[in-house]
Amino acid sequence: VRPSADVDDLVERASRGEPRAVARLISLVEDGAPTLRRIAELLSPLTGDALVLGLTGAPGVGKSTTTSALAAAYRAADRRVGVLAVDPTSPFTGGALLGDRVRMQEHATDPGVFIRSMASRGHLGGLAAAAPQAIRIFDAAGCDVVLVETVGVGQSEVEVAALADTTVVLLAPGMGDSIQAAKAGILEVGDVYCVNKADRDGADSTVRELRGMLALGRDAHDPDAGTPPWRAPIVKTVASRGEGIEDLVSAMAAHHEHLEATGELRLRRRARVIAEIEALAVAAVRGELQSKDQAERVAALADQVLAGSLDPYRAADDLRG
Ligand SMILES: Nc1nc2c(ncn2[C@@H]2O[C@H](COP(=O)(O)OP(=O)(O)O)[C@@H](O)[C@H]2O)c(=O)[nH]1
Ligand SMILES: [Mg+2]
Repeated sequence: VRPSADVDDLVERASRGEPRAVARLISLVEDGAPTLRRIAELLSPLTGDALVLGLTGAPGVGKSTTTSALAAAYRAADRRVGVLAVDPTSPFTGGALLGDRVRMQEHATDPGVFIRSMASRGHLGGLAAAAPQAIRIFDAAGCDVVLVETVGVGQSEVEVAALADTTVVLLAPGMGDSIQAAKAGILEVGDVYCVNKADRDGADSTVRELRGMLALGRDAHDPDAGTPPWRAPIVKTVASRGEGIEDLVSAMAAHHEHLEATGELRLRRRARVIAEIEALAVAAVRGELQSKDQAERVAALADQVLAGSLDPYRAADDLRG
């Protein structure tokens, strides 16, 4: 039996949409299993069709509830859906992810919805390397749409904008969210803004505040400059009651059309793959540096730097050479 036979079989079954094979593959990716390379090789020709939609925002704004409502909407349109909840703040499957699972409960028995949570772990390349692979697995399993939920925490390890074709930034009234969002820089990443919990007081003022902030960041459009730039719309939702979800779906679809019409979809996807290749390369270099042989070399170089016979830049050159 070839060592890769199991993996080949697993990918074959995943590509037929078998949930257990999909789950197993994602676990292998998450654990940084040695078969990762073979998995990636087998997945490559099977991917590239899924629409990747990212949802980000502060904890508690309603990302999971909205994700679940969106999944229901896509299922109603007979689309196959993957859901990836990424929480870089949680060391393992922490409370937030547990909450996500509860929120996704209505899809638990639907074979057309794959749901997966990922938390930080010490594997090679971290979540930044694992998350795109998980998305590929969903894609290969025939998902038309992959919804990626991540906590927006500024410099988080996994920026949803680096994973998705279209990024939705969620806010909720009365949490000082828009101010926080501006600070965390997520006002720049939103292709669509969603003011959720519109059943609560202050939703309209949050929309106004947000509209003002978005307008501030805009350059005047030259009418001769071809396709007008995308102006991120603001959608109000009550995700817990499914209200506004169709508007959110439409806004995301409009953005997708814009990306296709301008050729930006391809540019975004390429930028994503560049980031992915770089992350893998950096992880590989780090792994090499931390090997035993290299550790001894670094120590020897460090002694020379300490003794003043070598500067650290030259030492780094030596190490790489
Ligand atoms: N009032 C109200 N509560 C909501 C709405 N959407 C979500 N929630 C509640 O807000 C809480 C946090 O939601 P969750 O989806 O877990 O937020 P996440 O941390 O951003 O994923 C839960 O108790 C939800 O039931 C909404 O539109 N209105
Ligand atoms: Mg959540």
